[in-house]
Amino acid sequence: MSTQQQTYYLTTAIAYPNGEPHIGHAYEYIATDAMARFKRLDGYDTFFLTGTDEHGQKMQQTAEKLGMATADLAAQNAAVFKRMDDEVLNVSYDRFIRTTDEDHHRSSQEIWRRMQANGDIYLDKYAGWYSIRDERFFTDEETEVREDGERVAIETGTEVTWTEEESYFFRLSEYQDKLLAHYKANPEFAGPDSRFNEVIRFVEAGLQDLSISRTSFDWGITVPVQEDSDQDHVMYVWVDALTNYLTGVGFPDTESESFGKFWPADLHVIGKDISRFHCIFWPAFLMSAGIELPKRVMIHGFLHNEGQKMSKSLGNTVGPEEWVARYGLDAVRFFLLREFPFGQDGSYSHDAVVGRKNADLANNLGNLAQRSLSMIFKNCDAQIPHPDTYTEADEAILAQAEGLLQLSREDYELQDFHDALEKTWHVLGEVNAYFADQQPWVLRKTDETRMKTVLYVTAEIVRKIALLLQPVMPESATKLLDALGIEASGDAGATNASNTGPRSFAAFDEPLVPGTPIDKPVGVFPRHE
Ligand code: ME8
Repeated sequence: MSTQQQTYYLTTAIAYPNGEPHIGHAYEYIATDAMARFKRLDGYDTFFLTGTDEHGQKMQQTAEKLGMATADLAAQNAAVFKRMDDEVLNVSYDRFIRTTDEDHHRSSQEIWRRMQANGDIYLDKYAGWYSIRDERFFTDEETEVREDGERVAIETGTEVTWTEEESYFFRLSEYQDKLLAHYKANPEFAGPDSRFNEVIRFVEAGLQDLSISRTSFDWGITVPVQEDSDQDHVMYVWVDALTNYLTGVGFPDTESESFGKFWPADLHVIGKDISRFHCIFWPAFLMSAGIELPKRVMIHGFLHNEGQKMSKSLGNTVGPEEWVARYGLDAVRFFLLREFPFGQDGSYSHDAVVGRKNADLANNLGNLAQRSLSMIFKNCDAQIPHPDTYTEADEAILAQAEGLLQLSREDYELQDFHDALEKTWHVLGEVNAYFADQQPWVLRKTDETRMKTVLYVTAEIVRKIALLLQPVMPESATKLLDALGIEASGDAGATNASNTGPRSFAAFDEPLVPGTPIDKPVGVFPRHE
């Protein structure tokens, strides 16, 4: 085995900071954060990139409406997103990139030069429909005229405007076969399968060259080589936006330690509306520029309010901050990852969140931990008890918990957080049944040795489960591990002052040490009244 530590590089999409972050953004950050924490705890040298996508017409237009300088709007809202990561969601990113960062300029210009050197960029004229909301071009057939006379993109429902301007084009049409071959050779390149298949079908239908520069506005990165044009071109915002993933780890300095260590990215986490940009344009740009492709793009679904799409006009947008204040951060994080599979759309409602918080957290996990630890505190001199010989029931339940690390690894590899939690709660259900069956409170009077064994087994399983729950609920899991008297270890990124710190998965097979003192336990998962 190599002695070099394995690395893992993962990213979120970078958000348009033309407004406030919403719960859909929070959903993506929380999931990616859970993934990053899982990998760190599992011993990987991890780099987690997130940030803001600040160029483009949408930003310029919003700033004009607000009577602000575009750079000021970008700075102001980028700070709001960053504060949400830092102070509200406990997102353990390693770099918060802004596409207005100086190094990103150099990086975007370098990828452009490389694509051009490869013969993939040519000057022409663009005539077609552009949606500023989506920052996307649409062909005539991809649009329709609404009843009110407004022309909109059929796929996204956003207004489009006729655009005619000189533009540089990228020879995307040349990449159809190469992309299809790559997909075939790498069936895990995108997930879930259903969304990957949509991408494949789209590519199979044929690709058109892509307009990749704009001349009608100037809020963007300047195109570096424009010998054939007397106009000022800025890059199409998506060219620079996608390139953030390279900048984040040191491109264009391909000799840098961080680039060598972390590129190609292991995982891009994105929402379903931007799958084509990530699964088609991005790998084509990289192939053209002679850069290795990311290993996987995970396409998550959209989060809806009680089945409805969120929108400002419907008045049903909820801010992440409000959610966290109402239910607590860890309950929100848990709900979002536990309630429905990451690749699918899902909805939330007050009742659904409270249901999960009370049934799964307060009852199944919180109660079991509190009851077993309280008994240990009261009846075992506040020390982890010595187990006696295990019965078949003890062995069986311990074996189930033992298997959870490997099962979780397999699920996390596919970003199937939902299934990992499903399996964990299945075991929790079994431990609860075991505890009820064994009746340690009766054993206290009849067979103290046996009582100690049952309490030990239960606490040991709570420990294993708490270890595995750290990526999803860092604060609560840490409190549980503290309550069990376990030393901190490992590195799971940002932790709050109240935490004694993360415990590495390397400790999964190191059972509780009998005799370890514990404090009087306090409930970790309160009921939502
Ligand atoms: O698309 N539920 O930025 P963005 C879940 N700047 N996810 C959602 C969502 C919802 N209701 N609404 C949006 C952009 N998202 C570009 C990305 S990447 C190089 C550039 C997701 O602020 C969306 O799918 O519109 C995307 O992954 C992320 O939030 C940022 O969206």
